This record gives sequence, structure tokens and C-alpha cells, in this order.
Amino acid sequence: MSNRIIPSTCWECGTLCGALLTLDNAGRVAKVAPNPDHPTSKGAFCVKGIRGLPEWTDHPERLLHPLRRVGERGSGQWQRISWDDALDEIADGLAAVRAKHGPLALVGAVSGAFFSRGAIVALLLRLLGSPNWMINQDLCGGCRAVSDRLTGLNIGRGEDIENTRCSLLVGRNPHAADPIQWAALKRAKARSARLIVLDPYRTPAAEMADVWLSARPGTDGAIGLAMLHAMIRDRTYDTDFVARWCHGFEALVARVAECTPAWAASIADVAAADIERAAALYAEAPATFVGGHGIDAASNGVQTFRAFHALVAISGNLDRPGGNRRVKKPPGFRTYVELLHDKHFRLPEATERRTIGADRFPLWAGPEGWQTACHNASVIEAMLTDVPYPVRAAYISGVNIAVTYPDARRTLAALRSLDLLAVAAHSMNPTAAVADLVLPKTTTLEEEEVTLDPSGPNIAYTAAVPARGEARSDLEIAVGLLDRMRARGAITADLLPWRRQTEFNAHLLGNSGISLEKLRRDGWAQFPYELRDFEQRGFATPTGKVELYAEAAARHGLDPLPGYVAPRSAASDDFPLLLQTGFREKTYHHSRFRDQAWARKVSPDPEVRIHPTTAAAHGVAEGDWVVVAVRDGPGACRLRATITDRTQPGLLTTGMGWWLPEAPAPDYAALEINVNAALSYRAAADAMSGSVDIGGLPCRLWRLADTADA
Ligand SMILES: Nc1nc2c(c(=O)[nH]1)N[C@H]1C(S)=C(S)[C@@H](COP(=O)(O)OP(=O)(O)OC[C@H]3O[C@@H](n4cnc5c(=O)[nH]c(N)nc54)[C@H](O)[C@@H]3O)O[C@H]1N2
Ligand SMILES: Nc1nc2c(c(=O)[nH]1)N[C@H]1C(S)=C(S)[C@@H](COP(=O)(O)OP(=O)(O)OC[C@H]3O[C@@H](n4cnc5c(=O)[nH]c(N)nc54)[C@H](O)[C@@H]3O)O[C@H]1N2
Ligand code: SF4
Ligand SMILES: [Mo]
Repeated sequence: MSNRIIPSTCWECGTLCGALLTLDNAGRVAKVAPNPDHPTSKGAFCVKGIRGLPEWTDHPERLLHPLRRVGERGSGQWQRISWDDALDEIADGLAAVRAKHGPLALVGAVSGAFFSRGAIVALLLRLLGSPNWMINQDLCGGCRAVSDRLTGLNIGRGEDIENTRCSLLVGRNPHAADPIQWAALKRAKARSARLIVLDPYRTPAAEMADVWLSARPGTDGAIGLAMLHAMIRDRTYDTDFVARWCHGFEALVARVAECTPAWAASIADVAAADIERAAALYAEAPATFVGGHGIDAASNGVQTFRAFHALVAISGNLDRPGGNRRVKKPPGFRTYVELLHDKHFRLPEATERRTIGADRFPLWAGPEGWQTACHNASVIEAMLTDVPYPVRAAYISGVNIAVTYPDARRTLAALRSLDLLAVAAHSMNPTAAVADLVLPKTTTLEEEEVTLDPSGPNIAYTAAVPARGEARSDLEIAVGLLDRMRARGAITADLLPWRRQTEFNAHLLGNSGISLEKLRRDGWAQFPYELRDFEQRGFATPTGKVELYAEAAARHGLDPLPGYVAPRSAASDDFPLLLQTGFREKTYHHSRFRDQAWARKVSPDPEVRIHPTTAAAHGVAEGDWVVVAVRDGPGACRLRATITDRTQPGLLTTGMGWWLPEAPAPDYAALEINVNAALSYRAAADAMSGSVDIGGLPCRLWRLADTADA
């Protein structure tokens, strides 16, 4: 019998590339390859999908059975147990905490509602009576999401690079992060479309840009406001769109009156003429704004995004070919975020208002928040201090928060303090290592998923092969827990109507007219859509217009207009350098794949990129191990120097997600070479998204060999 090839979508990251899976006779995935016929990815793909995902699935160290801790927490002593025993023990633990401290003492953690597991974990917690679920979006795309919702744009992804005359990339490095976008930008460049790049680092995109602005980190908001100023001054904005669809234009005009390119140039340390040129190029519509993580996850991130979102609006580039397309979906289809806001699946509002962090960040946490999640940093504090109330049990799935949240030591201390910690994972990692029970999770090759691809417009489908060992999906785990909690009289509401993934997927597909059979056959489903659908429906804001002046922000006493918020901290004599974290590498996805030989061969060490003048001033040579400490940070981190003039003098650029599966448990070196060991999660936060800075951090550096003198 010959191998069989089936169409699927790589689900390993949010790019959602069309894939072809080759199945061997045993039904295992023998090969993952790009699908050149896929309508949105057109054959774009990356090594994480080709090698990372199948090797992860078939890894010899893959967790295949539930484990119970037998020694001290973190001692690395485990005993294999049955699923029934594991779920019974977790249910006992959750019920005991619930009885003693109330349902709000239970939390879930997951990456966010981009995968079905996000929605499932949120609903599981709601079922137990708790609105508390953690998502890592305050560290990821949270600032843009809050700005997008406040402004009412609903542009998510959907940059129409294929049809644009000008792309404006701000804090985005698609060369490493997104092969579909990178291929589209190269095609656009080949047909002479313009490219503007705002990035302190000379990325491959910066190298092909018409205008590259290498600004001081964290000052992009000033440049965005200056571009607004220039367009208003030159009357190059779309007067019709503004008159018909924008709320608060006059207030915006007043706000940016003083925000001249010269003003921004002095703040951002770039040439005013380059800002003028960027504004003029962007004004040659259609133009598309591509915002990235480099300006998100920052204590001024929402205000930075609001400046660029206002630019998209007043230039009329919303939902026009070559501009920024609003998220499209087929009528009747349900997205995960809609599910979270669906009144059938909600807790009483009074309970949701008690979501941890909803008092401080109402636009982020709780019922008004984007994903109704809680504020992570506040949850970690609640675990350690019982403020605002005790949090004593956690169910964590598909996130490695001991590595990926700032202040790894504190996160670990908080997890260790719990009465019950259950972690679902594919392989042992620093988060699972301190759990009481570890559950083997399916990988994305083993989960049949259906989702709206916001950059599509497309319904993406991921095919599944049978799970290895006893691995289960989040829905299966949730159903098992739910049954047991119900038997213990420990549930608040029956919010999870599905027992199987096919039922859940059928719910998402709703009456969209797109069938699971069609998706299984083709691997995707495109659907017809109209641009400018707002002409019928208006915008989802209090005024029904694009809110340049955001009424919801005003209601909470927050700045209703886009405005400049300076970076929280500047370099000083003690901490003379700035640290940028999270620079993406093609080999790794955050903390994933450190257990794969090919990836470690390509990227063996946690790199820190240092400008030659900075390296010379610190006596650092290529390949030296160095130590980096951040002002007001909880500790230091060891990294390996790469000397390059791609980064700015005085700016250290590093990645994230480092730990070593071969190092001793339970930390696996995550407190030594993981940059989050050096970052604080208790620093000043964005007033709207609760995000703290993971870049632009004042820091100092010394050679590891000189540690004794430092
Ligand atoms: N290979 C790989 N791909 C990934 C991921 C991965 O881990 N590995 N992760 C995925 C995820 S979850 C995300 S969120 C995305 C993130 O991917 P992107 O959105 O591209 O974001 P980053 O790679 O964090 O940073 C992009 C650029 O921002 C720049 N930058 C840093 N600080 C500033 C600043 O203050 N201003 C400006 N203008 N630029 C700044 C950096 O120099 C960098 O070039 O990537 C996704 N794709
Ligand atoms: N300092 C600093 N911290 C950061 C960032 C930064 O730039 N700097 N970036 C932040 C960002 S943007 C993000 S998104 C978070 C990421 O944070 P995490 O989501 O915690 O990171 P991952 O390592 O991607 O996922 C952790 C585990 O979840 C499972 N998993 C999650 N998603 C998938 C999936 O799609 N497929 C498979 N097979 N397994 C999965 C795997 O078991 C993996 O080991 O980190 C954030 N933390
Ligand atoms: S970029 Fe790579 S990991 Fe992400 S979906 Fe595409 S192939 Fe998969
Ligand atoms: Mo992310």
C-alpha cells in the first residue's frame, strides 16, 4: 500500500500555512510539506512546520501517560497512573479548594483563544464558577487588540499586501515570524510597491525598505502622531471617510496640532525629513499598516497602536483593496472570541466583574475585556499574597509560563505555593516539572481543528491522526473533569455542551453552509465577502463609528484620544544600555523545540546581539558568554554575544524562551539562560492592556568571565 497525502493546515503558529500531510501505512504522519495550491499561503511554509511539529509529535521523550508526583514538588519523581486516577485526583483537589476558598480560587492558563483549547479552558473554569483564566496576550498581541476594539476597526490580520502601493511595517519582522507575509512583501517589492519600516534593528525588511526609521525603542507613538499631523496639515487624508465614519476627528486634529515631524524626530532620534517622506508615501493610497509585536507588549503599547490605527482610519485605508481588510467571516460561523462573549456561556456579570485585574484594567480583564481573561501579573501576586483573594489551584494547558512570563523565579514560587497544580503538556518542561499531576496532551497533528483565518478570508482546517500513547485533547480532558466535578456537586453551570471535537467543530461551523466533509476533503474553505460591510452595519463602538475619540476609554477615565506616552524608563549611568527581548528565530517557537537536535544545531545558544562599539566598550568579543541585568529586575541572565551592526549602539537585542531539556530538573536552566529570569512582571503597566515592558529596558552587561568583579 502506498502513502496517502491529505490536505491540512499547519497549526503550529498563527500564520496558518496550508500543509500536505503524508501518512504512512500505520496512519502516522511521515512528512509535513507546504501546499502550493493553498489559496492564502500559496506554498509559503517554515521549518517549524516541516520538522518541529512532526519531531515533537514522535519525540522519544514525549509524555504518553498521566503522571503523579511522588516526591517533593519539583523533585522529578513521578509515577505513571491511569487517566481515571489522574482526573479523580484533580477533581478532588479542585473540589477541596472550591469548598474551602470558593470557586474564584481556581484559575486556568492557556495561550489565548486562538486555538480551541483556549475557549475550552475558559469555559471549563466558568463551569466551575470561576471567571479566572490567564492568557499570555498581555505579552503578545494584547495592546493592538485593545486599540482595535476601542477604535472599532476590527482589522486583526488582513493586511492586503498583494494589492497595496505601500506597506508600513512597524515593529514587525516577517522574515522570521511569518513566511506568508514575507513572501507577499517580496512580491510587492518586485512590482515596485513602497515599503516603510520602523524598527531599531536592521531586519531583512528594513534592508529592502524605501524608508527605514531606526527609532529609539518605544518612541513609535510619536512617529505615528507626526504622520497624522503631516496628513492633516497636507490634507492628504480621506475627507469623505472621515466626515461619514469617524468620531472625534476635530479632537484628534487638536491633539496632534503640536506633534510635528520635528517634534517626533527629536523624541525618536530620527530625521524629520524621513518622517515626512514616510507620511507622503503612506498617503499615496492604497496603503496597508502591518503592526507587529515590536510595538505591542509594552507599557505604552495601546497608545502607540492607537496612533497607527487612527492613521489607517483617516487615510480611508479601511476595507479597501490594498489597505487593511476588516475581519471577514461567513454568516453563521462562530469564532472563539465570539464564543467567549456569547451570553449562553457566561457567568453572572457580578461574578465576571470579580475577574482578577478587572478593577485595574477593565478594558483588558473581565466582562468588557477582549477575551474576558484575567490579568496574569495580578494572578501571580494573588497566588503569593491572597490579594485580592486567594488563588489556590491551577489547570495549565499548552503554555510554559515558567519560561514565557517575566520574572520566572516569582512565577515558579507562585506555582509551587498552590494546593493543586495540574499541567497538560507534550513533554516535561519547567512549568510541568512543579506540577502535582501532569497530563499528556495531543499535539496539533492530533487535533482536528476548524478556525477562521483572519488574514484569509478563509476557514482553516487542521486534519488529525490518532494520538500517540494516551494523549488527550483539551476538550477530552475538560469533559472528564466536568463529569467528575458534577458528581462531586462542585459545578456552577453546565456550560460545555460538547463531548467530542466534532461536535465542537460543528458548533463553530454553525449554519455557515461550510461542512466538515468539505474541509476534510480540501483542507480549507474560502467564502464570498464584501468590503465596506460597515456601510450596512456600522462599527462595533458606542457611536457606531470609528472612534478616534474612544468613548469607552473616556468612561473609564482613560485618555480618549491617541497620544504620546514616553517609554517608562531611560538608560542611566548604572544601567547605560537598553534591552530588547523576544527577537524571533526561525528555528524556535518561543520555548518549543529546544529538545530537537536540528534546531539546537542551527541555534545552539541564547544569543544577544551587540553593536561593535558597545561590545568594544565592554571588552566583549564574538561568542563570549555575557551576563545581563535589568534595572529593578529580579535577577540576571546569561547569554552569548553576537557582534553585529544590525542593532543600534547601546541596544542589546535578544530572543526568549530558553531552557535546556537536558539540564537538571526542575528548572532546566530556565533561571539562568531564560531572559525572563531577568525581567519584572510587577513593573509599570499599560493602563488599558495591563502589559508591562519586555523591551526598551535599561540594563547593564558584563562578561561572564568577569563575574567575580561585577
Ligand atoms: N520563528 C518564529 N516565528 C514566530 C514566533 C516564534 O517564536 N518563532 N512567534 C509568533 C508569535 S506568538 C508572535 S507574537 C510573532 C511576533 O513576530 P513580530 O510581530 O514580527 O514581532 P517580533 O519578532 O517580536 O519583533 C519584530 C520587530 O520589532 C522590532 N522592535 C523591537 N522593539 C521595537 C520598538 O520599540 N519599535 C519598533 N518599531 N520595533 C521594535 C524588533 O527589532 C523586531 O525586528 O511571531 C510569531 N512567529
Ligand atoms: N521576555 C519575553 N517574553 C515573552 C515574549 C517576548 O517577546 N519576550 N513573547 C511573548 C509571546 S508573543 C508569546 S505568544 C508567549 C508564548 O508563550 P507560551 O505559549 O508559553 O510559549 P510556547 O513555548 O509557544 O508554548 C508553550 C508550550 O505550549 C505547548 N503549545 C502551545 N501552543 C502550541 C501549539 O500550537 N502547538 C504545539 N505543538 N504545542 C503548543 C507546548 O507544549 C509548548 O511547550 O511568550 C511571551 N513571552
Ligand atoms: S509559519 Fe511555520 S509554524 Fe507557522 S503555520 Fe506556517 S509552517 Fe506552521
Ligand atoms: Mo505571541
